[in-house]
Amino acid sequence: MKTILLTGAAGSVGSFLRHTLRGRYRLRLSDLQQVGDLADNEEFVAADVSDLNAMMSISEGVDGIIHMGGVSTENSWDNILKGNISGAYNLYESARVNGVERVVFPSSNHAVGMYPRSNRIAVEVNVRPDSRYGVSKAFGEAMGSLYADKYGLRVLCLRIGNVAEKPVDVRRLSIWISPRDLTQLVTIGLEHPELRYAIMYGVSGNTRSFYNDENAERYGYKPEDNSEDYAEEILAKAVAADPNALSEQVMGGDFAVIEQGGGAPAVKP
Ligand code: 15L
Repeated sequence: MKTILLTGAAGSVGSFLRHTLRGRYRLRLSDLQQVGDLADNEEFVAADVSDLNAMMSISEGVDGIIHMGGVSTENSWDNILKGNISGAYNLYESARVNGVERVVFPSSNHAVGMYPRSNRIAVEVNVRPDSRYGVSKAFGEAMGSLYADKYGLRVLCLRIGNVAEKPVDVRRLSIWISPRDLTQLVTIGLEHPELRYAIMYGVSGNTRSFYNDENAERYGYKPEDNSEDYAEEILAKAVAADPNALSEQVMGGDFAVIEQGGGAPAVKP
């Protein structure tokens, strides 16, 4: 059985994965805060992903890393820099030094969040981040590409939409991913024999998807869920929004208008 390091194990996505991957892998769970109820084949090691020495130590002896640690939403530059820029460097560098074979990097829909919703984008588009957080995810994708090309690390970058048991609002009907579909994609990252470096959208098979996920399908991804099953319920309770608002026009939604330390956004897509 392979040993996999799951950083950010106490967070919501980390918790979903911890349960769905249990039994398939020996899991080394890590986070700043302790996670409870350790099962057989699970161990916990506290670590800060922004600390290179800590990452070196927790990634020793593992076959793969699922990196859910770091900052998961827009934040101050200082926190993004530590958690996601240094955090991504520490991830790849510790994987290289420790001879880890595979990394699953959680990029985000916010790396391309400034694309207008009228588009349906594939992974080949230029990045178009909607936030400092989105920029940090584009950085993590670029670092993965570098380490794959230069050092032969096998890297899967998932531009994850919104992971939840079910979609929570109208925008999420286009970006939702169920825990089991995410698990399928993560498993491709950990197992697929031909994977060297790939970017995929981490979304379920949503009828209203903003994305063309053919790249995931090429690696065998067959989503089991579709947000359309919840569309009627979500649309019935949706609060009317100004269709001309930037947050309604671009894929990233509110992230496009959140400013942490800057002025109001100036551009329209
Ligand atoms: C993300 O990248 C965040 O990690 C998550 O918390 C959600 O906000 C999600 O995007 C989203 O766009 O809904």
